[in-house]
Amino acid sequence: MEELFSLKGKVAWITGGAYGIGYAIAKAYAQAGARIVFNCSRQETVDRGLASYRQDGIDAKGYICDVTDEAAVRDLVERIEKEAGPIDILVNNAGIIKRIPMTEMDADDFRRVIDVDLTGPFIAAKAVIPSMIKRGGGKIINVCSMMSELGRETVSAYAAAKGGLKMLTKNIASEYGGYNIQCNGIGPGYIATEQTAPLRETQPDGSRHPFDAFIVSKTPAARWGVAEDLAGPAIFLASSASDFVNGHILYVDGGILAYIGKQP
Ligand code: NAP
Ligand code: GCO
Repeated sequence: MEELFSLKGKVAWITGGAYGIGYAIAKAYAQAGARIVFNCSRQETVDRGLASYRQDGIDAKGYICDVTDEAAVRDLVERIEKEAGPIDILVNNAGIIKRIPMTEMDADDFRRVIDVDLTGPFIAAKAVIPSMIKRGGGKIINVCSMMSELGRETVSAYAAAKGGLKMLTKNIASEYGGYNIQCNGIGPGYIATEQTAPLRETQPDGSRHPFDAFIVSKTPAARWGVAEDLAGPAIFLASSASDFVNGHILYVDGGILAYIGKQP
């Protein structure tokens, strides 16, 4: 059983793996035996990530690289292969969100979200697939979202990108499954991280943010998720336990997508 879920000797590249969901996945992978490499677009975030890994006793390598820059990603993959070894597992975790009502959103803001959240995973996957094919296989895990399935006010670009990422996942599985590459999505529900902090902020009158109460009522588990809730499912999708699972989106949402919501 231990062998089925082991990542011993594997190299795992987690984009944006400095904190939050990416960090929790990377930490779990390290505990399962993988060597961790990650990248962020800014030096301060890389340094923050490196400090956390050091504190947790994990020997991770961190690099600056914007996932939307195809040439830089190609160079980064070459560098990772030299410094850590060929990449066995890619987790496309780096992402951004801009919460702006659609009719007030500039096309440039829309394009940037699509670029980071959808084109970035395409660029990173494209950069690792040839070497995975040569070595007989690999695992690609795309961090999707509730917004891969659902819409809501203010998140048009994010929903379009994460919906697209779900379909990119299925297409990579379709196109490269024959090379023993499994590409699956992991779809976090509402997770208490910095990205969602504005949705949980206490109101000026001291009351709970209405969105916070709304999410708890919409989640059968009756709580926000924590980044560590993603650890087990992410290990499953990176390990040989999932070798015949391909093009699947594993939602880790405390049941949100199963539930119509509480009757008012
Ligand atoms: P986050 O705040 O979204 O963290 C993003 C990470 O990505 C940071 O390390 C950031 O570093 C990096 N990043 C952003 N743009 C980048 C770029 N262009 N190139 C390279 N790295 C970049 O953290 P999170 O909340 O843990 O979210 C992680 C992922 O899960 C995202 O894809 C998010 O959409 C998804 N997700 C989150 C939730 C949630 O409830 N929190 C739920 C579902 C899905 P830099 O700023 O230095 O670039
Ligand atoms: C929002 C949130 C979400 C979540 C997440 C849900 O504003 O609705 O930020 O989009 O972060 O992706 O799975």
